[in-house]
Amino acid sequence: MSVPIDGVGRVLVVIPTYNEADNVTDIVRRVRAAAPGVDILVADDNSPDGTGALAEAMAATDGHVHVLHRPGKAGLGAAYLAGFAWARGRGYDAVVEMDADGSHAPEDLPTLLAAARDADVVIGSRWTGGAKVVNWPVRRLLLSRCGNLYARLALGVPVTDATGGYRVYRTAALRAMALESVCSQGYAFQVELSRLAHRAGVRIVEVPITFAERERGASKMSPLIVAEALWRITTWGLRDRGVRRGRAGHDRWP
Ligand SMILES: Nc1nc2c(ncn2[C@@H]2O[C@H](COP(=O)(O)OP(=O)(O)OP(=O)(O)O)[C@@H](O)[C@H]2O)c(=O)[nH]1
Ligand SMILES: [Mg+2]
Repeated sequence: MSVPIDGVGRVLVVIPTYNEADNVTDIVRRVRAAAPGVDILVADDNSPDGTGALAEAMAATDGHVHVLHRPGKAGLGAAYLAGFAWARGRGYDAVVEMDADGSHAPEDLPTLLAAARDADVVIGSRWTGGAKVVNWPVRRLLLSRCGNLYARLALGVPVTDATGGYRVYRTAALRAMALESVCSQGYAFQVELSRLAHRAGVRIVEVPITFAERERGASKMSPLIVAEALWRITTWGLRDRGVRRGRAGHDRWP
């Protein structure tokens, strides 16, 4: 049903959801308005608040909207991997990652897709010139800035927003990125994919976005998600250094 986007091809926007009943209808409508040619896949982990049924109602009347019902909460990373596999199986040329809570403005999507004409991976960055972060408390700003600094220093990933989750991936790039090794869940998932893209040598570009704090629904962020990111970045960093020094390395998480 999707209409090919000039220079990019058929695009699927994957929106992972868990208890986003207050947001899912609005975000799908906004994506449809901002980029009428793209398809949308809501990847819902059997949300108890009925998000999946709301998405299903939209899918029933709009051929651009699809729903992937997953059995239970298994984390953002697992939902995205399932969405990527769904896209690959249906011949999409590019996949977009977007949160359901409105932090990633669908109105920025045409800019990201335009950048994808000359890139394999486009990262919507909160920390590059021209970007804006609206209504975020200081502790979240600090966490993001420090997390990104640490990711850049530990992994050498040449991006300003390695933890950001508003992205376009060409499916050819995803194929080159050895996704079968991925097993992180929260922010670590975005860092892990940044690292794999860099290691695969694909073209990464960043474009500035306006990122706004969620207005409705509850955050799924937790100290555990931060701890996972810290632990995994440290381990990848040490492993990458070992590999650079010529010791045997392997890409699979132990
Ligand atoms: N399918 C699925 N989606 C999830 C899961 N955890 C989070 N999400 C979705 O992933 C997106 C990002 O989650 P958020 O709770 O907004 O996390 P965040 O953006 O890091 O944190 P905030 O800034 O506090 O909003 C949202 O669309 C969530 O509904 C999960 O386990 N499964
Ligand atoms: Mg959010």
